[in-house]
Amino acid sequence: MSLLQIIEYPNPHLRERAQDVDAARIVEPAFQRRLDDMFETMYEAPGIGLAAPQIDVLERFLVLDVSEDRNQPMVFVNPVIRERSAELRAHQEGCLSIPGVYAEVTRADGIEVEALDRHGKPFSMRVDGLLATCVQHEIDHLDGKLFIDYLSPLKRSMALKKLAKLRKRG
Ligand code: GNR
Ligand code: NI
Repeated sequence: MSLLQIIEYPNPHLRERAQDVDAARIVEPAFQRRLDDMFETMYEAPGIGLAAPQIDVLERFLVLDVSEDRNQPMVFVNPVIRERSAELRAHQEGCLSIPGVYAEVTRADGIEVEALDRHGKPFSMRVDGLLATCVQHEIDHLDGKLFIDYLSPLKRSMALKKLAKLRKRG
């Protein structure tokens, strides 16, 4: 396995719409290896999720693990959100592509998501809480969207100043 480089804001590749994965490719060794490398990279970061565009692969898949013990890896290929609850939930978010910056984002509290698993098998699940926040954050990456896009202009500008400051300090 190997650690992958995570691209950071304002890399324009983070703003593109990623392409569907051809389902037949999922079982191929190269794709499986890439998933393993993404998990290794996510656990090492450490992060609770990682979407393919963050490793500069413009395809619609992501890995995540929101468990405390870091032993519940999940894979979503070509995910689609089928339903969102009317109920909202605010959560402090961060992003490995905008390191060191955190801000509260309000999203649907629960969602129903459909995707292919790491064997190419379709599944559908209802998720809520932190997992729902994370799945929405990751699917946004597949659509070229970042959590700072949800902030007010003032808060976004504060977040970007913080990022610049952190980078200057190294
Ligand atoms: O590690 C991460 N933590 C996190 C916290 C709250 C909401 C979303 C996330 S995802 C983030 C990793 C990441 O950047 N995924 O794209
Ligand atoms: Ni992110």
